[in-house]
Amino acid sequence: MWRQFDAGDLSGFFMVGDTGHILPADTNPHYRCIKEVLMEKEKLFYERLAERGVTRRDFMKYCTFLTATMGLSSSFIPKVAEVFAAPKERPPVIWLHFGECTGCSESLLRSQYPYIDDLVLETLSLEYHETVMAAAGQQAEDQLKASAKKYSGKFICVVEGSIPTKFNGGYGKIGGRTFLDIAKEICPQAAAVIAIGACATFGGIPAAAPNPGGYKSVTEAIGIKTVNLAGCPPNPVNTVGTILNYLLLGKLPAVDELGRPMFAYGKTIHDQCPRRSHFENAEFVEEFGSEEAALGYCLYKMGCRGPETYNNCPIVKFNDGTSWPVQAGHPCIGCSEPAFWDKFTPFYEEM
Ligand code: FSX
Ligand code: SF4
Ligand code: F3S
Repeated sequence: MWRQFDAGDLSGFFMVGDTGHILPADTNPHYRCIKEVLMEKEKLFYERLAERGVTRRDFMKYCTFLTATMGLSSSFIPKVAEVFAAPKERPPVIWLHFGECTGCSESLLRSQYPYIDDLVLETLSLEYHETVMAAAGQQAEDQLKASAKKYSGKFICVVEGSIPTKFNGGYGKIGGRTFLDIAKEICPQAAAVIAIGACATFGGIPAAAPNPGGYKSVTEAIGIKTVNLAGCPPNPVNTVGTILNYLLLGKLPAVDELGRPMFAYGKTIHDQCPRRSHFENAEFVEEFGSEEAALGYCLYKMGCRGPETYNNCPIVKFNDGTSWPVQAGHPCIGCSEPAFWDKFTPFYEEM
């Protein structure tokens, strides 16, 4: 008899004989069989990437970037690659949409690496997602019910959008049921709930004043704790990093007092901003299109909320590392902070 256990440091799978001695894993035929299946999976994964013009080197570069973003040491890079290339398990995911613009899903769907279909179809078992699922109408409703029942206590619930609470939640319905009812039924059954975007995490634009529908964040609406991927939209790298943390380490990442993963929201924009030296030298842009703007001076006087905003945009950037608001000459409007539509407006004015 052999037992298999996953070493805490994720250094691989080992076998323990009945005597309790740790023996070389590849002496066991069962292990060799698993290993061969994983190797075959990995091979097919790289072949598919190659068909799309992505080399193994490109992919490893992305894994290195993701590992560094997550604050893990470089020794995790091969493990990160393995999670995508040859996942050992595919956790079920139920993805709910409430009051939002779907920009959060869009930002993830537009992320180049890993291609979303690889991430979604191979790394996760996406049981329900209104934007990408083929089912519609009653079939979709049935799928939601069946998957929540089948995976009760085991699935990851991702929530996008805020929840109207006035008039018994009457401002938002799917299939005749309010968002509020759906959230109350589904979220408590999940192993973990990830709130994605400003709307789900802190209410976002639907909850901005005067908020006639009583829109609230998931936590405020139904009283459950969520991991909060703040931002309007959040950076897809942080979404992938959070899911990866779960797959790699079996738990969600450490969070700040607002539920935001520390690896992404541990520092202010201002503390990581390449324009910071201009701020220190009091070199400010005072008009868009000016010479100071062309020189890349600090945008504080144009209403930049970078000093009060926690996010990693200057480091990870958007559009696969192309740029981010301040690099494009636009002040940070504080989109990853609670109630930023109310708290930080009027935009473009120094606070
Ligand atoms: Fe909100 Fe997401 Fe802003 Fe939009 O779905 S965070 S409005 S980008 O997309 O919820
Ligand atoms: Fe800080 Fe914004 Fe100026 Fe950057 S542009 S240094 S974040 S105030
Ligand atoms: Fe949002 Fe500011 Fe980043 S507006 S996208 S937190 S630079």
